[in-house]
Amino acid sequence: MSTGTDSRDARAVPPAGGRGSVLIVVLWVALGLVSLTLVFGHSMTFALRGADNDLAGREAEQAVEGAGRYARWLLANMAQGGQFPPLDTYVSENVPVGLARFWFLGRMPDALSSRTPAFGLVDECAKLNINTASRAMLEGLPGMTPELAAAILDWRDEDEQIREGGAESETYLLASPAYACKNARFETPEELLLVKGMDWALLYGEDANRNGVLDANENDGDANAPADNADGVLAPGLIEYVTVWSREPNRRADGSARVNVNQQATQLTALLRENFGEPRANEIAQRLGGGPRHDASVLEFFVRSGMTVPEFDRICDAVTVSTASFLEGLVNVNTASEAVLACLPGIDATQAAQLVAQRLAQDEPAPSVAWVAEALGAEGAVQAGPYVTARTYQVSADIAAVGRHARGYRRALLVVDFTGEAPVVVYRKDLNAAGWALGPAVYEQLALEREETR
Ligand SMILES: [Ca+2]
Ligand SMILES: [Ca+2]
Ligand SMILES: [Ca+2]
Ligand SMILES: [Ca+2]
Repeated sequence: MSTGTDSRDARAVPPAGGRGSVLIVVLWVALGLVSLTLVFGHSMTFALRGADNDLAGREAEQAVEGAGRYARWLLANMAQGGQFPPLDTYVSENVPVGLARFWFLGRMPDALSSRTPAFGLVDECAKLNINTASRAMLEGLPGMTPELAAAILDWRDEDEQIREGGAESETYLLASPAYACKNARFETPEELLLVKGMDWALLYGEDANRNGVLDANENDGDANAPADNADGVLAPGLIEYVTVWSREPNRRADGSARVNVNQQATQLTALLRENFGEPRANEIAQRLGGGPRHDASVLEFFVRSGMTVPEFDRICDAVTVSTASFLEGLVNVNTASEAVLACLPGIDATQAAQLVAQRLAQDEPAPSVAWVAEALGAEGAVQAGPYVTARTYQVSADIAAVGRHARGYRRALLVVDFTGEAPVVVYRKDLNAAGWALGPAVYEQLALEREETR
């Protein structure tokens, strides 16, 4: 019995130390649960933020698509007849698409010490076309060597004959891995990387993020990639100046046929009478002289005709010197940079600067190329004529976007061609890997917005 009582007592009154242990165990368990809650809570926060970032990224991707549609709509409505839409006629920064926003990263020609990106669509016809440019024109590009220019010509010409300084399959088959010379036209500017003598530094220059302005890492020497000379001025790569897409339809804006001034004398007389009346038409005809014409360009025709610039502007849409259905690789004198203009025959560096200055003084883009004759003189205009235009039918949209809460940065480059019925995207390149490209001001603004939504 006594043993029973003892054992009961023992059960009823546990040793003091045992009760403490239970309390400690309970406390540990509680602490464990709290920690687990905290850990789960924390990881849930991360998971949520991750999901939020993921969603923001997808929204940004959709905004890039939306921006592409917007660009095509703009070109369909504002670029009829090949007019490059002036930058102040449409919105191109911080454009909302649902909870996302996008920017068109643009270019201000010759603003190479700027730190703030320009916004807007970019004219591909402001660039030199590497499929049509002559050796001399290529050699005029900043950073170009005679050997590289020769290798570019060998790359695109059909034969396997190595021109002086050039390269054909013989050279490329020795590369590792070996490849053949293309012997056909370039399909993208980046294809230049396959050409002998070309490398990343030459193609992209100091502009590692391809936004046309000097970012901090592009002006700090070797401290951060890319290598640069820290001189406060952006040395862009060749890609800034070249294109493969420029071509324009050789028809009037309404789609009807042009008058070939070299072949259709009767139609030319009718066109002049219709636009200027008989007395003035006769004056122009007299100035042009009788007999067959051999004008190499409409600019040459203008120079020979003695017309005024406003007169020629009236008929420029209706005349041609070519039977081709498309004119390839012409440079738009209303949008090209000094560097590109200076590559063209008949235009030296001083005249290129003069043309850009004269253009900036104009209220609106000139409808024809006639205005350049004043700066170039008759002889220069005749030389430059076959390579210039005042029209644009290919535009690039360099689109950067962020999603909700200013997160999920995305970027893609689209080239839109509107030579046909409706504008079409002919090229697309993902530029996410090029990193932040919207400059310090937008960066600060978006960082503030992110801070507020934390
Ligand atoms: Ca070749
Ligand atoms: Ca840059
Ligand atoms: Ca650097
Ligand atoms: Ca520099």
